[in-house]
Amino acid sequence: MSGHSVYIGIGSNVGNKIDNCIKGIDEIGKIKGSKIIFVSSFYKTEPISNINQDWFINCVVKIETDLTPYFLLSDLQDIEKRLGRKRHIKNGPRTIDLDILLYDNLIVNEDRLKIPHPEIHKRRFVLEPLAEIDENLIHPIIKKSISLLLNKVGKEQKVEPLWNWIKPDILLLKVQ
Ligand code: PH2
Ligand code: MG
Ligand code: MG
Repeated sequence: MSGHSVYIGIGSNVGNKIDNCIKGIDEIGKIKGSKIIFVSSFYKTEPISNINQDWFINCVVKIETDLTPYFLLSDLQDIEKRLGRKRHIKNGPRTIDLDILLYDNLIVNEDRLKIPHPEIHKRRFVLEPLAEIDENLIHPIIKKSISLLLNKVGKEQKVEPLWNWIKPDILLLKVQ
């Protein structure tokens, strides 16, 4: 395994949200040439949206992978489909959303794929779990650390960690 470090953002606000995120993590653990290194806590997060929708459960997973960004994207989209995601409205409600946030220090700017994810620095629901894994990570375009970006992002975005008792169950999944 050549071991690219990749951070994947997970979100769900339809159905059993915690269960959907756990299933997403479990499926990520089965992606070929990849292994899970770290799973953040789960957070209950206010929707960032211009439509009225339910709160999300969000978390971030760090993996090491041999896959190129497009092969990884394709595997993540297959998982989204298998877990019942229907593509409706942009930024609308979803059973599961799996986004590549960072892939080493790589920058990709194409229609189908943008890395780093273009909204990282604006979203507390991404920055909080990312900082939990590595607050010294540097955003490859903005060239600032995740902890600094977190300090700058609006406090009005509500992001609350779930109780700790959930975490041990989650860590029983694929993490070695
Ligand atoms: N995802 C979005 C739009 N808004 N808000 C929260 N809190 N969590 C999300 O995962 C989320 C969102 C589009 O992907
Ligand atoms: Mg998303
Ligand atoms: Mg997405």
